[in-house]
Amino acid sequence: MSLQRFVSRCLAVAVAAAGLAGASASAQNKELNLFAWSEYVPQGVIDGFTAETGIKVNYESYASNEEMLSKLLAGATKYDLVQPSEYVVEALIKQDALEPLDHGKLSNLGNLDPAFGKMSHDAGHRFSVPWMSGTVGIVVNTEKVTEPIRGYADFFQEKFKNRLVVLDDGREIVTWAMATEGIGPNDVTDANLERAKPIVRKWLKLVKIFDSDSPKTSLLNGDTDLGIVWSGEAALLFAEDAKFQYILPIEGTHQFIDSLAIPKGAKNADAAHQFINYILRPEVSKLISDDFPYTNPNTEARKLLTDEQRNNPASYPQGDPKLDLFHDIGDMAGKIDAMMTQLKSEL
Ligand code: N2P
Repeated sequence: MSLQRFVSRCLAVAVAAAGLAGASASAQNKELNLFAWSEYVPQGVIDGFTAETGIKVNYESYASNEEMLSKLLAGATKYDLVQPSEYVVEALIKQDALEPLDHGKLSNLGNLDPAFGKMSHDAGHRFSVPWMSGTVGIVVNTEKVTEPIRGYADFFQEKFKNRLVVLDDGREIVTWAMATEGIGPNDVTDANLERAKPIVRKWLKLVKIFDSDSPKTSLLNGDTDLGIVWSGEAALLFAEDAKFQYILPIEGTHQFIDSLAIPKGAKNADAAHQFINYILRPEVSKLISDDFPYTNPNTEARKLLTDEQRNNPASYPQGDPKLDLFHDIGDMAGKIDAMMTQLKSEL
């Protein structure tokens, strides 16, 4: 082969390869694999994003942080965007499992309440951006339950057997039991789990329904009279009927910061940044509050809420409740899972 033909063939190969690379680059970032909590992402937000960007969103849902984490770590790079709570953001950062966010692509970051950028799980939003914040608390159907319910000890009483719905969440349930013993949510040790265990065993027997997806449903249709639920669920109940009162337990409770983050190696990281920046727009963030009335972390979006939304006591707590963020508890998370599996198998 002449040198000239050799060079031109090499060039042809190089051009073809560049073409292929171009084709696969353009195939990327045309879809977004979103792995998020159930009942948390309005269809209208997804549709609006797709209409504007042409990026198709595949929304797969989960009902607990632990479920998300195990699927994420098993499936490696399948997801482009996940929605962990603060303690799981902390764990994922420690494991080097998140992509650093490119703030150059997040022009709407300044709409957030600066308080959220000072939290220790991810100061400065290096890896995560808050979606919604919220609390875990007690809903009382005051037409059915007239005695005062102030906290977990009042809630889990023999007389309420088979009238209770609670979140199906081991870390939460263990936290409630520890709280009645004066133990903080992050002091999860073998000894403290042993103390919590008989309490949880007794409580589980009183519960009618475990539901993390839509605990409001059984309260609404009268199957249960008391619930321990996510605050957004309580806010929807209160908006429906003020007989559903929301109480933040006197023993203290969890304030969660559910956040968007990009798993390391995500194929559509640019699309993920675009989605994050899209939901940081005030008018888009308001759409999330309309459907899922948690505490909106976006100062500019909050200005767009109605008085009724802003005054919903479940969405925006009054006074000075005892609230704690969760921290990553490392190996103890697996011990909580094992304990819960065992106690549930006894039922
Ligand atoms: C939304 C669930 C809220 C998540 N359905 C609590 N971290």
